[in-house]
Amino acid sequence: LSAEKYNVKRKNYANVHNSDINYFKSILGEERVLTDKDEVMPFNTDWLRSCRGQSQVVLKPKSTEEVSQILSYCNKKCLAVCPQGGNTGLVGGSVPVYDEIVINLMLMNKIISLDEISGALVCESGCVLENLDTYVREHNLIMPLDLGAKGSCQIGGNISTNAGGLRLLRYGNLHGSVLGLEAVKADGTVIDCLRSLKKDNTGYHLKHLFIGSEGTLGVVTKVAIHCPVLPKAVTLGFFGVKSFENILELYNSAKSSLGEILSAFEMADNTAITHTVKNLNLTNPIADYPFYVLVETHGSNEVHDGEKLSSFLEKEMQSGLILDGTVTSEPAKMHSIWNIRESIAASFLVEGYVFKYDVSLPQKHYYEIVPKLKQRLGDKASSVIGYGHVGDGNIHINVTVPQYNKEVLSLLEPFIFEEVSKVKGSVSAEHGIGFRKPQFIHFSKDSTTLDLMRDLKQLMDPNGILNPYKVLPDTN
Ligand code: FAD
Ligand code: 2HG
Ligand code: ZN
Repeated sequence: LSAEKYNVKRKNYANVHNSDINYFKSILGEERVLTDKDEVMPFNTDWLRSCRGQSQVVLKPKSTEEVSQILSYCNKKCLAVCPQGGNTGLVGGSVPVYDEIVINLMLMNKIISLDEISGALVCESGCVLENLDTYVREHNLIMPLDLGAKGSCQIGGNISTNAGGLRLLRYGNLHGSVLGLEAVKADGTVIDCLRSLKKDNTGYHLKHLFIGSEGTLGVVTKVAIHCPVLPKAVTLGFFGVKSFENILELYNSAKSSLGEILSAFEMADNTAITHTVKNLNLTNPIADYPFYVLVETHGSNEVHDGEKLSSFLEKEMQSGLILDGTVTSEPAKMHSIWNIRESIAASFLVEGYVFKYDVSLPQKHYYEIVPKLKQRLGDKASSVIGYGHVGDGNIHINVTVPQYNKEVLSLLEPFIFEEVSKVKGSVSAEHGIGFRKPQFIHFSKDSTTLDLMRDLKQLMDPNGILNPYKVLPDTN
């Protein structure tokens, strides 16, 4: 149980009574109020299977009005809630800690409109990212974000975590793509910022408060998001590289050779790729190399873009920055290369317990932490890997041990965060703070900034019912 593992005390919320369940049933009907232990269990357990809450109730609203009624009631009764999307979050934010009522948005999955001229998609927050992408592709558009969890994560969850992903480098982060949203405050008030305009400087830009606030300031119910045009030509390169320094040189070269068509620049070290391929029975299209780089282009001319990437490969094989590589525009081949990259996170779970860190660093310091950790942990860890969105300065460090182990934890934390803070990095690049990281947020935010965050929380959720124990550290 999360509460025991992390030694967190239950706050003074009301307990859920039969009368509360009856009220929820009166607004949602019997079927959308889950109370059966087995049915509730998956909503209490996170994707990593390392956080588990004790909720006895899951609610599945179908409309903003229902979310508003639920919150208004919970606020009056001082019942805590945990908003939940696809439950793919990696920092324990999406599951309850104690008996918070889960509000799962999965049934709010309607597409409301798509403006093919502006690219503005308006939909409910429970739409699954991949379904939205499939839909907008039929209209010559793509979603501005893509990530390994696309088949289960919801757009509301993506917005609430300000998810980054595989193409942030090209399409920017969600603060730029979200045109508007609708959210319900803790007291049930509906905040309607659901505009689809590119430009709208009419006072405070309140939508940004909900982007990345991880369900602590409101429940996002609808979103308007800008979708870029479907690229006519997509090309993917997968390269073997000798050293991390060479990856950085290659990145600079890719930016100048590929310019505006560069859509992703990802890296993974040898252990990340070789274990993933082995654990999941996949095929590595090239041989064994110390590092791997994945370079993708999105452009409008297949011949032209393919030539650009192939001549980049040729040039850098001659220079020695690339040891070997493959370039392809065939959808099946591109899919199998992306699949290796996107499966790294899941593949290490079969080896044991995985400690995950998701940090931003100045690129020149990006990989230093991995050899440092290997030395520090010695044979206490089965593997230490580094991979991620190197173009954005965001590395994922995964440390695998046969079983959860407090000694290893004490070697990792706060060490990693201290190292990150020494070079002015961020202790969470894209996954958020959730339940696992509040005690480390001060490595990235000073006390004045944290005070302002607390003031905002107090203003928007005075009873603290929205996703307690998450994001903000306890003051005592
Ligand atoms: P959940 O996990 O259900 O919730 C996440 C947080 O948002 C919780 O705090 C929850 O309370 C809150 N929340 C959810 N929905 C709402 C709502 N409607 N209103 C208010 N609060 C809400 N992240 C990246 O940034 N980049 C990646 O490349 C990436 N890759 C991933 C790959 C895999 C295989 C996995 C498992 C995860 C990955 N993630 C990545 C983590 C990422 O945060 C999530 O996958 C995604 O953004 C969360 O969406 P979700 O719907 O699953 O939200
Ligand atoms: C990715 O980029 C995800 O694959 C997951 O953000 C990273 O699990 C991780 O460490
Ligand atoms: Zn990532």
